[in-house]
Amino acid sequence: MKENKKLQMISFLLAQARKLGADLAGFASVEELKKAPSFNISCSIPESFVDASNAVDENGPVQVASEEVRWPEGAKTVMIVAVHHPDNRPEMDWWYGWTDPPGNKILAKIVQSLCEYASDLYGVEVFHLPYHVEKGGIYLKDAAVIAGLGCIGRNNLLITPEFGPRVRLRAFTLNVELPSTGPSEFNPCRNCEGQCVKACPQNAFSDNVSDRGLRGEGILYYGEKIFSRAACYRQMETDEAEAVEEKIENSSQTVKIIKYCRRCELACPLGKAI
Ligand code: B12
Repeated sequence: MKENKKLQMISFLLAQARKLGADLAGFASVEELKKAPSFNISCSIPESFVDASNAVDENGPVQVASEEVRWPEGAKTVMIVAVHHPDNRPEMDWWYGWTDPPGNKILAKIVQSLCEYASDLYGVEVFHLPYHVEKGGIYLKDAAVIAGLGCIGRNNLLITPEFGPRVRLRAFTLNVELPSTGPSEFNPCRNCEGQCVKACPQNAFSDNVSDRGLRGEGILYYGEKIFSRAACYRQMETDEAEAVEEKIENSSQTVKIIKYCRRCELACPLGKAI
């Protein structure tokens, strides 16, 4: 594809993403992504830990075998979109039985339309990436950082200047080399007292996890940050156990609604509603 056409496509897809309801969007080069932390560290996560027996998606339980990314053939660039999940719309994040959250459905629709535009108008080969890595997805936070949407905060989440961590992500690949739209210099956690760290009911970000024995539990060290996946999974299991049958809006049916913990996200002062 000629350079001019590439530039035209970049601006068209970014504008279209906004029109379709995305709040942020950008591009990340696959070559750069292959060097990003998640794409390298994930292979060394203890096997026992990868086997998340509670993993589910819209079709039911997911068989988790490996977290190594399998790139679609010919993929050169990732387009990533983010949708704001405000504090006052918690249901965007809820799992209704096996049905994936409404927020994810919005994202999937946006990405599907963008895939069709890229393919129909520009003749580009695209691949709509699923949510789970073990189902052919990629590590979305790293992609968002390289695309310039924000940085990884102390809560191990993508922090954006506009919404803090209150965003959800989805992406697709293109078989055309496009320049990454980031990363940025944004680093809001530097002077923050770390409400997110204190908010975690399982101490997932605690310094006390330096106990070597816990490494086998999937504790990730990156830079000065610490995140215990095991601790976070424990909370998710608690959330699943505590889910109760509730009536669905505009229907007489009831379903078990899982409301996964977001304390580290909602404690962040960035993007918090006044
Ligand atoms: C598996 C998974 C989980 C698992 C394991 C989490 C984990 N972090 O390991 C569980 C179920 C515990 C979980 C929990 C949560 N998750 Co989750 N999860 C995922 C999933 C599917 C893959 C994440 C993963 O395995 N990463 C790989 C591991 C190895 O790395 P990591 O812990 O993420 O840390 C890496 C990055 O921080 C990166 N990094 C660190 N510093 C830097 C600096 C630079 C420059 C770069 C490039 C990268 C980078 O390197 C680290 C590894 O070394 C993604 C969707 C996706 N396909 O990406 C959603 C995702 C990450 N989860 C998300 C959310 C919101 C949550 C929860 C708040 C629960 C909820 N209510 O949804 C909690 C928060 C946990 C936390 N604070 O990290 C969002 C994050 C949105 C955001 N603003 O960042 C995602 C992107 C899904 C989405 N719908 O958009 N999750």
